Amino acid sequence: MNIKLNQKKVYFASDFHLGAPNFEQSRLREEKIIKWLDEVSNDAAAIFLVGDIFDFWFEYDKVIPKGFIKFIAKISSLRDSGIPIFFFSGNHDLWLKDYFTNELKIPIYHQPIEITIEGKRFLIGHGDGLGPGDEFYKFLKRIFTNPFFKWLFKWLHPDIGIRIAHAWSGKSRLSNMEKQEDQFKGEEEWLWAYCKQIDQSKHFNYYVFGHRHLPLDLPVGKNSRYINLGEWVSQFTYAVFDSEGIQLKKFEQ
Ligand SMILES: [Mn+2]
Repeated sequence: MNIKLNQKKVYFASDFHLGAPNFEQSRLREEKIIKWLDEVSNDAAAIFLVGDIFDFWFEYDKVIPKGFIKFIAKISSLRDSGIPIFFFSGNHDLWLKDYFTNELKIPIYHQPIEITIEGKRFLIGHGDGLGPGDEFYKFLKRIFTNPFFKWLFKWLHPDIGIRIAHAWSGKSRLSNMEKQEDQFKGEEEWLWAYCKQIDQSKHFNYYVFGHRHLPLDLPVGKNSRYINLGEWVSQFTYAVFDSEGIQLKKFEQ
């Protein structure tokens, strides 16, 4: 895939966690995200939404979760105005299926993708389950993506299933806070390690991931960078790529 800038810019953001921790706070964040989308749509050649956009999402055969309708309407109208939108699933919304693709013509990516933007090579993905370690998460992901487990979950009434999912997500947030995941771990940043490992066999100019909830801009090899997009619960960070290169920014209203 190849994107040309044509004097425009490409925008990246991830980890909106819409729906968390409660309706009121999520609604405020949703309004902020919509303002950001309005602003970037003025010169966007493409917008990448790089996973954990929803704190929980599940597509039943005939039902989708309530909420986020303003956000969904906004990305739909941007798509209709001709801006390509690349929507990635994250570990919180890994059950995105074909609803957005069918309704909005917005593709969903469940794996990192390789893409060329204005001659630069990008590897873009949410980032969960990549690199060394994190065996417990990798084990959980195998369960959560198991067809039998998904089939079982589907038959729980959505009011019960979604309630369980929100309780689970809140619990994992607390345990992440206890593990002080908001601090830079140096050489133990496993997504950084993953980028360095990939770079030995296949070169990319930019590695763009979410998931870590910590905005990072780090060198990989001689002329590559690893960008982590941060999150939108408290930091409101995003990356912008133009003819000058890539830059992490904070959205201020
Ligand atoms: Mn996340």
